[in-house]
Amino acid sequence: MEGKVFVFPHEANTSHVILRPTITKPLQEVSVCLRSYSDLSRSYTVFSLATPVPGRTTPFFIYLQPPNTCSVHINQEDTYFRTDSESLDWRHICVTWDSNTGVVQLWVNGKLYPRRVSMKGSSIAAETSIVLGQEQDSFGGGFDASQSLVGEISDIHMWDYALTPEDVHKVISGRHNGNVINWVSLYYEIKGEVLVQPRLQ
Ligand SMILES: [Ca+2]
Repeated sequence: MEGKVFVFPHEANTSHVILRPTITKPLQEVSVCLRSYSDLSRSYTVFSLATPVPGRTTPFFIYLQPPNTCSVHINQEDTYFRTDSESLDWRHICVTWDSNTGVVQLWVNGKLYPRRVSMKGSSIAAETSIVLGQEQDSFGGGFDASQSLVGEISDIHMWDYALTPEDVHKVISGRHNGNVINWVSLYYEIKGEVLVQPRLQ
């Protein structure tokens, strides 16, 4: 998928991309980075990870609330980051979480926002359903059009460890690929109306 993007052209509760990660043990640390581009003024979900664990169906998702809030959901707790107002442009987002300390980091375009703590000592089950463009309310489903992404997504990577600042800067310049999800060799399945297009800028 190098040099390509997923385009989500319409608001719908069906269009999404399923990713197939290689996760073999429960996650105590996680990092997700991606680029997104959207002119939505309502909130939308770019990345959601669900598990079949009762009461913990959606242990991890990233929810953007224009113009200046990013919410990171970890095991039933939302952490709200106030960010700089987004301009209408591609944005590079990295989220890291380390269960040992609970520290959550949000990086936007290489800038680290004040760190927070969430769900220290918990973990995320290994059996995961990862979906782009929709928020899952159940394992692999339960979508809501009013939370869907209309726009473009690219350069998604995921790791089973917390990235260092050096790692984040390497990710931004394309020199550090995910060990759980790797955009360069991405296994994906498109459902509904999602297009693969060249990245034009
Ligand atoms: Ca929902």
